[in-house]
Amino acid sequence: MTRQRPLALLLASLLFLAACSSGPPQPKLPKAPPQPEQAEQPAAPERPKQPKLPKPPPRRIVENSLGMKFVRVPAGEFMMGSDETPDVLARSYPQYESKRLADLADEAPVHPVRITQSFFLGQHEVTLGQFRKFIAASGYTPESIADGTGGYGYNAAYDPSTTARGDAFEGRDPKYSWRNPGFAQDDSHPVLNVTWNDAVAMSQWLSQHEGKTYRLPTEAEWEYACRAGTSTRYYSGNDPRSLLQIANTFDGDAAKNWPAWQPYALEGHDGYAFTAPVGSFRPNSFGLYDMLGNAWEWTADWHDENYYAKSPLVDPQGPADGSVRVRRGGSWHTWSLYARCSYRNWNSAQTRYTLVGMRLLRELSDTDL
Ligand SMILES: [Ca+2]
Ligand SMILES: [Ca+2]
Repeated sequence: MTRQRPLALLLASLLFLAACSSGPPQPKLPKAPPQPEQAEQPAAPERPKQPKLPKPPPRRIVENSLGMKFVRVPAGEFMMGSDETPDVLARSYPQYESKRLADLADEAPVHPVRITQSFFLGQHEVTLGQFRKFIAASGYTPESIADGTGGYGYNAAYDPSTTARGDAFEGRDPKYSWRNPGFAQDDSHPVLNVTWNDAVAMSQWLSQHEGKTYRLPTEAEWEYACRAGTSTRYYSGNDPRSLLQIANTFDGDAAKNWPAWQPYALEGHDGYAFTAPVGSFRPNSFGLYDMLGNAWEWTADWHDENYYAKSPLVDPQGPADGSVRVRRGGSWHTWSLYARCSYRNWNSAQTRYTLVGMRLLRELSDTDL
């Protein structure tokens, strides 16, 4: 018995010590608050969507470094030429000799033409002021001065009946040039006495100077732009007298200076016996002025009287070669029969004349699209 008690005591002591060594019960740590469920990374606030702006419409009119304005002409299709018979024409142009009416065969056949590229065309003929700026900036010498033979000019004392051809003007003479056609012009009038070569030189200089492509319009581009959706003789209709509203041609005032040609003059007055400031008349529906009248306009093409019968229907470029260049639209001295949209006339590339000027085309560049 005695030996058992100390053992029991020992066990009790050990249990006590063990109990004491464990220290006071640790306070229970509060449970960590439940972690909120990992929220998904909030998406970046959505930017308000930019409203889709419609693409700005292409610029309709551009102005170049010489202050020349160009109108955008859309691509499209038209019927080129005229096949009016001499009999039909005689009803509207009774004063013309039958040979004149029969002598228009190079306007036929009428044929469809597609112009596939939109282009900028001069809103106006190149003016005297613009040509003057070109000469000053480029140092170019126009042919009428470079070759020393001058241009043609009006001289009230000159009588057409004194020449074999009955030339309407005195020429050539060094006293006449782009600076002087023999009558008064200010800088807003169309430049005259410029050759086809002069027009090409101006186009090339502008192209180099501005990094754009300037050139003369093809004959097809010119007629397409002139008609501007119309199929009548003039963009004002079929009546020659409608020209008085849209063009400076050979009217009653001009006829006073050429009395022998009075029968061919338009009845009435357009207000100008010589050239008019460009843009003096109503434009066509493309917004182009003086496509008819004021100054003839050189085109890029060679002339071939049979070309229309074999012309490509898409972007025709004119004959591959030839001897004369086509000019279009008539002038301040042109009779109404020859101021029709389809009428074709021509001269050598060196011709300078009191009636002939130019209108330039600028091709669309990447920045215009
Ligand atoms: Ca006139
Ligand atoms: Ca013209």
